[in-house]
Amino acid sequence: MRRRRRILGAITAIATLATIGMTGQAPTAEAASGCRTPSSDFDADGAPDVAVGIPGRSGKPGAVQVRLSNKGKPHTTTIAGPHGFGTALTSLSSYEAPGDEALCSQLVVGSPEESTRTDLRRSGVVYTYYWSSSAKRFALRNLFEQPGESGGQSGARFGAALATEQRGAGQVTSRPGTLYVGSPGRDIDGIPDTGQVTSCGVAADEPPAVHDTHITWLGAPVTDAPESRAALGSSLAAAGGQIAMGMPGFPTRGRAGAGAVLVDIVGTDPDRPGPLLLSQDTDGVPGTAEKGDRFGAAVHLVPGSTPGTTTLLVGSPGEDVGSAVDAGAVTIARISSATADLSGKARTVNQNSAGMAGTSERGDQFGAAVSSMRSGSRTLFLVGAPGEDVGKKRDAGMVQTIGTGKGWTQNSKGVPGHAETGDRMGASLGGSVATGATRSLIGVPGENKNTGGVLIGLPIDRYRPTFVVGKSAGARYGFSVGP
Ligand SMILES: [Ca+2]
Ligand SMILES: [Ca+2]
Ligand SMILES: [Ca+2]
Ligand SMILES: [Ca+2]
Repeated sequence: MRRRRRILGAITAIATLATIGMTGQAPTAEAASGCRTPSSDFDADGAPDVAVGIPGRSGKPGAVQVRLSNKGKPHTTTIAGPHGFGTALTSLSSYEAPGDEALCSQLVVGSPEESTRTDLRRSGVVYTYYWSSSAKRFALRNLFEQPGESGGQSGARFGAALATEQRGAGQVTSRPGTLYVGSPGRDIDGIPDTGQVTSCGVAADEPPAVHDTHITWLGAPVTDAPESRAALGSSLAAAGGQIAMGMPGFPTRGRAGAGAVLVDIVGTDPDRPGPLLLSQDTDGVPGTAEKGDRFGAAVHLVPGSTPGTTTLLVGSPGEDVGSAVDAGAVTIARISSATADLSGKARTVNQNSAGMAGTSERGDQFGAAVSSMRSGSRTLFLVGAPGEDVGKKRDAGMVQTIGTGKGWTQNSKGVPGHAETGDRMGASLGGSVATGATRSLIGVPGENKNTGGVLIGLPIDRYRPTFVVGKSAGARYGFSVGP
């Protein structure tokens, strides 16, 4: 498909609402002020914390559990919500000036199955919380639905995916972040499930979604028209000044569900280059766009491994490898930081590739989740294959690192728990080299009759992982993990 370098259709909605005055503290004259703790450190004690989404199965209530390091005395707190609450998680800074420190690592929760309006269903809601160290709990800062003139829409599922640029250890941020929210079920011009992504500048003194809100949808000039069932905003990742937006239903070459990814530069500069439309039909990307590949079902960005570029990982869990239907593949592409162009040739790996553990088999769904972690001075790329069978245990799942020949199931040495039918280990992955989190987070949402579990860390670099299991059958603890 021809690359078209023009700006996507975008509207700007600017509203003036009363400010909510978060802290009331007078600014102090400090040089180089800003947020100094990593994004993943909600309680600002210097150690990363773990958030686990528990959205619930079959209409069960949702929740988010946060496991705070709390100065060496771990403290676990749970926020309850309706069904679907916790489908997506991220951390966001609204820091603008000294006094805004409580807003450095806000917890953002997507709740795509609910609506605050009685005339809508499954329109979706997003919540922001900040940690109150005095009250020892997360305090609700805000909740909001799809902003803009058209507002919420039944079935849009606003909040099904979330992303913001994260702050690692040793980094300082002194400007509010941009929050990206996916609505994969949004209809555009009556065309079903085109999908949409909304970016919100979340300032310290204003609710989200009222200030500089930009809405990106699929259509001219990137494509001739909104594409039915493209599901833009199914997956999101932000890092290195870029935002990757998965649309796994996009009909590349007219093939339903072949999938594609949009890559744009973070921010609202109207002069920025148009987004890159990346698919298996793009020059320099291996493979062929085929029906049901679901290229873009998962995306992840890793900043700075090569100067001036960001590495983009794209999962295609529906890719067939030879005769192995839905064995899955992952594409690794370098994206130019300045222009969001493809830099050099991309490569694609599957379980049959050199340097990969396992064998490509029917239904592995390799690439259903992608992530990264630091191991010493190395960056490791992680891939989840939740449909991997372990012996006779179907869909027990597996996680593996690219190019190392290593992979882990729950039967692997040093991994707690047991590989069982339907565990789906690796269906979600959290942590990244950009977040400051030192351990990968691996969701096992099918553990123990969909009670779910999360594996914290992998048995590498002599680390001994821990396995946390949820409390309630059908709750799907670990459906999402983050930040
Ligand atoms: Ca902490
Ligand atoms: Ca393909
Ligand atoms: Ca396999
Ligand atoms: Ca298990």
